[in-house]
Amino acid sequence: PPISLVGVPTDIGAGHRGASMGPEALRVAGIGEALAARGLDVVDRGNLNGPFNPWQPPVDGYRHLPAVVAWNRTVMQAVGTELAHGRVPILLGGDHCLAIGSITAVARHCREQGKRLTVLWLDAHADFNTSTVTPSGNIHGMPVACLCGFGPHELTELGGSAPTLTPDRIRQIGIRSVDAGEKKLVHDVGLDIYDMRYIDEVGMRRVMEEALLNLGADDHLHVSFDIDFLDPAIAPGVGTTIPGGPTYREAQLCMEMIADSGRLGSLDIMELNPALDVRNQTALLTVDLVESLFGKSTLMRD
Ligand code: DIR
Ligand code: MN
Ligand code: MN
Ligand code: MN
Repeated sequence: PPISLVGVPTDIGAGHRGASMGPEALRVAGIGEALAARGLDVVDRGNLNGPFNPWQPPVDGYRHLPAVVAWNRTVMQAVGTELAHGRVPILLGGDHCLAIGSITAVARHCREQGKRLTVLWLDAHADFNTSTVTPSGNIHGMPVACLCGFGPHELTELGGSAPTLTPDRIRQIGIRSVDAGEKKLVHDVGLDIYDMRYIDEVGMRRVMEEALLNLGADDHLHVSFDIDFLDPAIAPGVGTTIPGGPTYREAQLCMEMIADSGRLGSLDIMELNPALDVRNQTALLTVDLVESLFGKSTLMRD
C-alpha cells in the first residue's frame, strides 16, 4: 500500500524541548528513501502547522492543554485524509501526545470500514496518567488514558464521543516505567501490558506471538512507536531515557514479527529528540527498524 509521511514538528506535550525537530532528523536519516528503496510508493506531505511551545507550567494538571488540542485536531484531520485515500500514514513526531489525534482518526476509519483495530504501543512508559495522578502535567504521559476515555473532554471526545478505544484493543510492549497513581489505573482497566520482566522471562518471540494473536484478515494494526521503548544504550536521543529496554536484536525481532503479520495499517514514530541525540544515531537506528517493520529481512526476496 502507498505510504504518506506526515511531519508534526512540536514538543507541546513533552517535558523536554527538542522533539519538535524529530521529523527533520528522520528525513535527514533517510526515512523516505529507505522506504522507497523497498519498492514502496512513498509521498512526504511535509510538516503540519500549529501553535508554538510557550513552555508554561501546568494548569489544573495539564501543561499547554489548548495547544495540545489544536495540534491533535490537525493531526486527526491529516491522518484521516491519508486513510480515506487508502494510504498508510506514518506520523513523524513530535511528542507522544499526538497519538491521540492519530489513533482517533484511525479508530474512525476502522469504524467506517468495518475493521477491527488493534493498537500496539511500544514504549518504556504506559502513558496512562490523568490530571490528578500525573507527576508532571505533561500530556505525552496521558495519551492512552485519553484514548480510553480518561482525560479532558476536548481530548477524549476529539472524534465525537468517548471512549475512542476500549482497553482490550491495546497491547503495550517494553513497559518499564509506570508512575504510582498510574499503576492503579492500568490495573483497574486491565490494560494488556507486556513489561520488560515478561520480555526477560519468555523472550521477545513469545511476547510478539501473544500480542499479535488472533489478528484476522479484517484487522487494522496501528503501531505507536515511542522511541524511548529502545534501550538508551542504542537510542540516547529521547527526552525520558529509562534503562533496561529492548536490545537491537529484540527490537528488530519485534518489528519483523509485526511485518510478518501483514496487518500494519498506520504508524506513529514519536519522541525522537535530536537535541539529545549523538550524530543522529537514534534517527538512523529508527529508520533501520522501520525498514524491518515494512518487511526488510536478510534472506527473504523483496
Ligand atoms: C511520565 C513520563 N510518566 C509522565 N512519560 C513519558 O510525565 O507522565 N512518556 N515520557 O513517554
Ligand atoms: Mn515513553
Ligand atoms: Mn510514550
Ligand atoms: Mn485501511
